[in-house]
Amino acid sequence: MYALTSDLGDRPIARCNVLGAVPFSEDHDFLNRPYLTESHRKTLELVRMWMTAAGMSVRLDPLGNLLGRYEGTQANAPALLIGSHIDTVRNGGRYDGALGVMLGIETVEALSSVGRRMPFAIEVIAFGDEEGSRFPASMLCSRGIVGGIGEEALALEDADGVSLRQALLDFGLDPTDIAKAARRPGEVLAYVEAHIEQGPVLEARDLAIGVVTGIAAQLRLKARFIGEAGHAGTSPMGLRTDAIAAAAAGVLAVEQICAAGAPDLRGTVGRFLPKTAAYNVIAGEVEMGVDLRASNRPVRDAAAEQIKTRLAQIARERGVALEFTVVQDLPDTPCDPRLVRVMTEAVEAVGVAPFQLVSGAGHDAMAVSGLAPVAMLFIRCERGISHNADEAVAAADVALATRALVAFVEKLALENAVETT
Ligand code: HGY
Ligand code: MN
Ligand code: MN
Repeated sequence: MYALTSDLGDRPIARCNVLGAVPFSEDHDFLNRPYLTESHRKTLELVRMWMTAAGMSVRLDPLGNLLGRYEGTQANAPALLIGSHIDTVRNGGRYDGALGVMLGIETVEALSSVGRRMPFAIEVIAFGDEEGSRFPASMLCSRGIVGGIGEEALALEDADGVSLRQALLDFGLDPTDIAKAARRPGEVLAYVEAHIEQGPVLEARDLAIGVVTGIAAQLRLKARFIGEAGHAGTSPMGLRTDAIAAAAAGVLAVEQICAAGAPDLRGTVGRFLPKTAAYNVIAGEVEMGVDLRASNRPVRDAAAEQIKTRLAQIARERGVALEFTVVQDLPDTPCDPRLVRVMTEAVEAVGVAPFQLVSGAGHDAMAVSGLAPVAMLFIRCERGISHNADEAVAAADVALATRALVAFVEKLALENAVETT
């Protein structure tokens, strides 16, 4: 029925590659596409064209999410959302997020190219912010469609002191409208996100695609070590309250605690910002960002307590003050069991041995699960590398993922036991 040709994977990969460079990146030398920037704007202009060409009507919501809608057999029917985020981390890969948006477009294209309509609408969504790479909060846009973004978020500021409010205005959006991005319950049937695995499991099992059963709990903790700035030449070693030295001991403590913890526990200090950075100045203050994950909250929180106790002990021993701030707290998110079954059947239908796995990476599906049942499909990525310019996927795997998404949509329609055209 569908013209699902063997080169099905070529176009979405080619499109991600086009989006991998200027003007779809802020930087010439690496991919960097933060939320509400010119590169984001340029990207949405091109993605809008691709959505339109696939047979969708397209709109930009008040938070800068781009939504392409492909109507079903019944007007105004609830929509199946398919998508992912279109922003990237700094020096990120081309497929993290963007590939999921492209596969949503390919899925609609497969249907519209043969005039197929489902008993539900399909909306392909490109979330503007998932990574939190511009403002100190992530998943602003997927939380926004669930109604989770309020006035307080508008005061968030980026590294240049630009508020989310001002960034929305600069983008041509009205900050007073952000609440209108929220979808009404019942408007969304389910949410499906195809995403690169960003890990080694599928590759190790020689599987092109896999079914996600749940997403790990994650906690972002900011630790501020406050010592006293001093002169590198005149301050005796025993009389210093060196914030960098204390924070460095803290970094190793995070690593030791997590390495000794549960097998699925992950602790990372990827953000280490001394207030001064000079050869001849003893640092007075350091901000350290801890990213903590585990398949469930109790394991994550037990490790968080251990880390806070150990860092407090280090600070005491070194005469340094220490302040903690929780920047983000996301509980583990189960995918909907029925959708996991349907996705498993869809993977099997395209000839891949169905394999189920938990996602260590966070995804917009965590936020959207507050609005509708969610499912995720993972695509093998080379050496599991991600958040890295070397991120890579195989066209054959991407083709299988598209076919699995089409099969999923068909099964969902059948499962809803309603007629399709
Ligand atoms: O941090 C994450 O897991 C995701 O890539 N934002
Ligand atoms: Mn990412
Ligand atoms: Mn991602």
